[in-house]
Amino acid sequence: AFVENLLKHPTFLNYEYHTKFIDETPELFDFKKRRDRATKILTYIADITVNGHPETQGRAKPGAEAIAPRAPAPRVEDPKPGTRQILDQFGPEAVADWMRDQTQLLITDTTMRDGHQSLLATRMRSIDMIRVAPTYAANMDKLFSVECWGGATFDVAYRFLQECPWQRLRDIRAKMPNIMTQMLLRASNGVGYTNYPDNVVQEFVRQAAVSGVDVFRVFDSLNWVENMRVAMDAVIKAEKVCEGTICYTGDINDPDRSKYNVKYYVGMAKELEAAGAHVLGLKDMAGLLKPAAATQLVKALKEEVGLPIHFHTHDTSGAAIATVLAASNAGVDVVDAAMDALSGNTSQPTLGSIVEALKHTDRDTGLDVGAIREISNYWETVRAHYAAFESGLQAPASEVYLHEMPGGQFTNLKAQARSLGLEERWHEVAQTYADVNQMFGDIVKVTPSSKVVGDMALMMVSQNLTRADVEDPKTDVSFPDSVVDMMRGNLGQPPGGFPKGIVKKVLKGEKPNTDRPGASLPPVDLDEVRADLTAKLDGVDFDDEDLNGYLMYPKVYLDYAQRHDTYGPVRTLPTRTFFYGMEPGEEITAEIDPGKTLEIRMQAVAETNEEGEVKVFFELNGQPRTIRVPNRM
Ligand code: BTN
Ligand code: 3PY
Ligand code: ZN
Repeated sequence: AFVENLLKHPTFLNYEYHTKFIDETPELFDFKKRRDRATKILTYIADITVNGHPETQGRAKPGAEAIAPRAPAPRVEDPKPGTRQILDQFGPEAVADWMRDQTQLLITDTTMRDGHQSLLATRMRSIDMIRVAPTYAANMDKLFSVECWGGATFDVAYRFLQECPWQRLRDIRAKMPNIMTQMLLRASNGVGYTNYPDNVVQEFVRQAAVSGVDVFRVFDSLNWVENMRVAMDAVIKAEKVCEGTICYTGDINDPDRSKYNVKYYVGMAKELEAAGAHVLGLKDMAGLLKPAAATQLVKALKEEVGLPIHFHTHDTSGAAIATVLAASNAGVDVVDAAMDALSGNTSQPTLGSIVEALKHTDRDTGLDVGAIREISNYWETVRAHYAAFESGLQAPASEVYLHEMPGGQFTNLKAQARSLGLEERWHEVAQTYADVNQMFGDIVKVTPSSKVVGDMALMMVSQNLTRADVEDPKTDVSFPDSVVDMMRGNLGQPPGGFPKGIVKKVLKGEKPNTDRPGASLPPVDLDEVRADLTAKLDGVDFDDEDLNGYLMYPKVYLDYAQRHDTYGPVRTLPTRTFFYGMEPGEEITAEIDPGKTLEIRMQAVAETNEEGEVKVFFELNGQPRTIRVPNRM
């Protein structure tokens, strides 16, 4: 029943995902049709070649610089032991102790998660990450961690990339055995947009730990520690590193924003310490922490809390490196950065430049700038294949201090505004986003609360409503579902609660729930869900990873599973082939299992016949193969 309810949940009804193809061609989703994997992959390539990929249609194409990415050579055969070995042999407290003993600034590389989430709409495919993982292990063994999982990457993998996020994690883990992997977990919201029952969160964390996550950055979208405990306890139970995280908003030095001052953040940090965090995360998701404020805040946290501090920011303003250096001077233990080619703007600050800035100082990171350049050059080549997902953002902008949009939301919301015909009113959207924030009581804006503020702002701009109009008891406003959901208390409570006036207006007198949402959600019967999934998948095998995917995203998972049954392991295809198909005469390889490689050559594409079908001629490992696909163009 939980899953059924979730399917009816406004978040799922509202959320845009691509179902056009499935709706139009249900016959392809007949599970009973069993074909070998090579045929399935050829069918996929033929279909994309003839019809194009829905995600790249009408978008920029990769240019001439988009040659096949080649990972730089590992500099040693056996990677040196790294942070992963400390965790595995001595446990998470030992990792925290080790961190406190280091003088160098430690670095987390976010390229494989937040970097592409913030610059390329989260569309980076696993193969582009897995290919370079051995190079990270060999050449970057001094990294604190590699953030490569969680946040938006989980559902995007299923939804748009037709691949299993769990397999991505296992593969990176296997090829990078010496550096800790790191994920972003939205506490009770898991890697979704809504509050899940406690046992779903617990089961998800258990599975993520088994499949390969070492560091869990746990945050709550309203900074409510009460709503973080279930996830934090599950991480602690799994003996992984629990990074209890503060989301930074506002400006500690602005006398008009006294709600979020140093005292507030220190208080929250103490709560997180008492809740058992091994590391304190300071997550500046919009990039609002200014350099002088970083000096002050990091000093205060260091003095008042015993935990090592891990700082995360975004470079939307262009000032992030100044803030990182200030935090470093104030004694922060670890900072997040993205490899140069995927850094800057709404992404993290530039890893190579931070390393250079600290060279020959007492916080010298010890990372090799030559190795960084090589890996960044690799990412540059990878990025060229994702031209369709570039945002076109031209420059950093101080406007971020006005709207406070998280880096991961900025380009997304801009694209949403464009699709509503509001592109030329973008600065109005930005101002309205700020107004909505004030109307909601000045809240933390990060997934999922940021989506709620964004939904409201778009609604207001498109209907020409001001904050005063919305607050006027005489105006009838039809609020977005996500706003109603948040005011009901389904994302929890912000510090001080939501303003009574707006709650009353949105809920029309209905009483909100101010308790922890998970407290009133009955546990999911996992055996029942297993039986349900068995029936829905009609004989297709699934495991606990799949079950967890289904629990987070029932419909997204089922759509993925159905497409997987039709198209096979398309994750192994080169990115160009995945998004654009093949040209006659072109040859590619795809390793569908370790040691089992398909050599695929496309020979020709025939004309469309009277039935509207196209024959595509291939050579598969030297043998001719013909595939027929419908022409839907
Ligand atoms: C999606 O965008 O739905 C996920 C990626 C896989 C979609 C496949 S690509 C070939 C076929 N054509 C479509 O329009 N969708 C499927
Ligand atoms: C996410 O939750 O995906 C985020 O990146 C929040 O910053
Ligand atoms: Zn971020």
